[in-house]
Amino acid sequence: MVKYGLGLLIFCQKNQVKTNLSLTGKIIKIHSDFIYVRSGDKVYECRLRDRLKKEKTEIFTGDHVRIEEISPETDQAAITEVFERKNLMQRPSIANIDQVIIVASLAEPGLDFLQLNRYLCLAKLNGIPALICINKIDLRDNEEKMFNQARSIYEPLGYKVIFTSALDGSGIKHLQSCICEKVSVLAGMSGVGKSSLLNKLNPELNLRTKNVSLKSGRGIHTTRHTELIEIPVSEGQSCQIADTPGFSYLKFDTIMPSEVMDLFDEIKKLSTKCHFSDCLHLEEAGCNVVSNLNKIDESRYLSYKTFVKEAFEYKKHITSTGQKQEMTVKTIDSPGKEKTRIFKAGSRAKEDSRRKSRQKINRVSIMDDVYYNKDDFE
Ligand SMILES: Nc1nc2c(ncn2[C@@H]2O[C@H](COP(=O)(O)OP(=O)(O)OP(=O)(O)O)[C@@H](O)[C@H]2O)c(=O)[nH]1
Ligand SMILES: [Mg+2]
Ligand SMILES: [Zn+2]
Repeated sequence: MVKYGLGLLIFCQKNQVKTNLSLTGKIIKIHSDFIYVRSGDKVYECRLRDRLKKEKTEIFTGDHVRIEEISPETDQAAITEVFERKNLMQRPSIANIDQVIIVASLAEPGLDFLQLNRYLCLAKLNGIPALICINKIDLRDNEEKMFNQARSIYEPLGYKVIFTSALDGSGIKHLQSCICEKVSVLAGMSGVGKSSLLNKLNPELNLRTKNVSLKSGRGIHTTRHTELIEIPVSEGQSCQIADTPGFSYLKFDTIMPSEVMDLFDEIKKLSTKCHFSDCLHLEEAGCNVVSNLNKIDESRYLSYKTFVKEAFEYKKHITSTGQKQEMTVKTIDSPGKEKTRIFKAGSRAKEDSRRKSRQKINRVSIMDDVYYNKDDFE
């Protein structure tokens, strides 16, 4: 049956009325095959058009998309096009963001500089500005040293450090001012209080939060999916901010040992005077980094060494298996210029090995945006 009305073509297919409207919107959440797209004031439950599935188009929360075949009765639709993205963060996976707010907690779970550095490096790897939010400062009494260290390590490196308590509201105004008119993502270990901070910013959200495990002292992965949330900040101003699942374990499994240095500004700066151009700043003779360790924070250098070790494991793995996990971020190096990174929208897989690695990324981003250890569940 075909009807014409108000200049709009309406047709029925399998008892469902669909319009030929074509809208653009933004993916705010992905649940298995269901993709939620906000367009104007409405949220549509969408599926990816078969053609895009066949092309193995990658989609991420935050992607700008076109939706068609809209059913006004059920607010269901099909995604027919994914637009070019300006950037992409792989872990947590989200596209088109202005900044990542790395949340850590002073206690329960305690401040873990290795994990904080890991998140900072991931943001840098993806070319996305980062700021640090130290939460649970109401538990500061026994953690004064950590509190001061957070500021003294990261502020000289150029990071903004915000101190908050989702419990008593300290620092929430400061956090609010940092997210105003921006698209941000909250990233950090499970249990540090990401969802609690969002609930404090907007109590109407009522996001699920849960106590950290008494047994392990770690979070128990309460948030399972990345979700982009609109928050009114003040009159006429709003912001978008994504709540994400906390990781319990992240590893550097996409970069080479020599690339880790690019993620630590203070090490890179000293490296220009190393004797060997391929110096990894571990224990090489004539290493300017090793002879200036007093100028680098100890926990930062320890993190650097850990990440280089992980990168060596990755290098060994790809050398033995011939598999390289393709990054969606491509670095272009031009003489005399800073390295630039480009981000590609979902494109066709070209070769077998590439297709396999892309599928991997697809599966992670669409099916299970959660990285957890089985042991974390009680
Ligand atoms: N004392 C104190 N507790 C907090 C604060 N923020 C959060 N919590 C508690 O910490 C626990 C974990 O908080 P969540 O908001 O669920 O943590 P999350 O980072 O979202 O964790 P995942 O969703 O698992 O990644 C909850 O019991 C919260 O009540 C805070 O500022 N102070
Ligand atoms: Mg959460
Ligand atoms: Zn060196």
